[in-house]
Amino acid sequence: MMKLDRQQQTAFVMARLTPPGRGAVAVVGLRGPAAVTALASCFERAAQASVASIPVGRIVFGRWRSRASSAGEEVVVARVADADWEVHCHGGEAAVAAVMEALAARGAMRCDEAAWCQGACQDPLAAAALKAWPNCLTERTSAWMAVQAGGALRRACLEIAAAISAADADKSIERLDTLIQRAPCGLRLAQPWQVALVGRPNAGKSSLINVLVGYERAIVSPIPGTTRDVVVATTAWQGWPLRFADTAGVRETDDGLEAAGIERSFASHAAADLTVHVADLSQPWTSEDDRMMASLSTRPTLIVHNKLDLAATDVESALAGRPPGVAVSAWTGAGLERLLDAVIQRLVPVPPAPEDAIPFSTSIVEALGQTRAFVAAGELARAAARLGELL
Ligand SMILES: Nc1nc2c(ncn2[C@@H]2O[C@H](COP(=O)(O)OP(=O)(O)OP(=O)(O)O)[C@@H](O)[C@H]2O)c(=O)[nH]1
Ligand SMILES: [Mg+2]
Repeated sequence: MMKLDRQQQTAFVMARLTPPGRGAVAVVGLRGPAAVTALASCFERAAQASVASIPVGRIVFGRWRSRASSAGEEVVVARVADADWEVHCHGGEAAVAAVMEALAARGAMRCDEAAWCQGACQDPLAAAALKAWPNCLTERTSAWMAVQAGGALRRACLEIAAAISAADADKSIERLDTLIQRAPCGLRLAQPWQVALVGRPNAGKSSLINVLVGYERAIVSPIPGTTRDVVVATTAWQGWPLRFADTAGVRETDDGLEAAGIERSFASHAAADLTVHVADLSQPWTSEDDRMMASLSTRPTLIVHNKLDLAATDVESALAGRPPGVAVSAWTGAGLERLLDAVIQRLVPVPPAPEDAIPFSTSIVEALGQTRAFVAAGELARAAARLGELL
């Protein structure tokens, strides 16, 4: 794969913009003065009109034929800018390879996704946002990434650079802190939040993951100790992608296999942004539950009292004497929306505003953190240089 330099941006180049294995549709971008001619020789619009007449911003449907004799493949073509096009085809390897081979045969040079994004804009932060964009799983996180691709983060960094060059340390630190505080959300724009479901055997963790994601992802059984390996599934709530991990029930055991599963439960808990401790409301809260809570206390944890449908009394009485938490029934679905709201409230207590600048990768967050440390130490030249690397 080549690196795209300025001169090559005027040539006809193309890149696969959706990483393999990401969804059912893949995007091939093509750009340059010769792009329209090559496209017209492979793509037949369903509307029988010419490719060149497609206005900027229009999405059209049609058939891709790299040879006149081939049956072709249904694709969608979008004109992103005058000489900038996207071909959306089926996500399998064969369809993408066929589209790219046909374009290469017509003179397109291959470039990689990073070079493509870099060629689309002069702002390296916007280019990084463009590259990360296909990994955003919801409309809300995509919209935030679009704002960064539109230059919000660059503008915020330029303001900080101006404050540093004016030797205004207070303002620089205040602005840097604002950005750094948004980092936890930013790092979850292109990757889901990780939520681990842990608890004692039979509490209903597998039943919960199934009902939360809407399909039978995990095996449910009345036999305690059913789940061994960690089972993950992704869903979204309030526009945030959430990756739940169902884990083995935690208890003392002599069974080596079960013990290995329990070790994985704790590893999932340690790696999670939030742990949901699932307890069985039909069983009394015991000292074993307390011990388990204590072992989880090093990380953010939310308690869920499951099997609300088995409670013989009203919710308040059923929860009396138990630690505060959300009462749910994986069977009836009662309380699930409250649970998901509580998860989001814990993960994102104060979401950024839609137009806010948000640092969205670890390298950007690290650079901001180091810039702040230099400003705090009075090393303004080093701070400016470190921030400058982002710009
Ligand atoms: N009545 C009732 N039963 C439930 C509920 N949730 C789960 N169960 C039952 O509780 C039993 C255990 O459920 P699982 O979801 O397998 O429990 P688990 O926590 O994953 O168990 P392990 O994998 O053994 O740790 C099954 O018989 C479920 O049908 C609920 O909300 N109400
Ligand atoms: Mg289970």
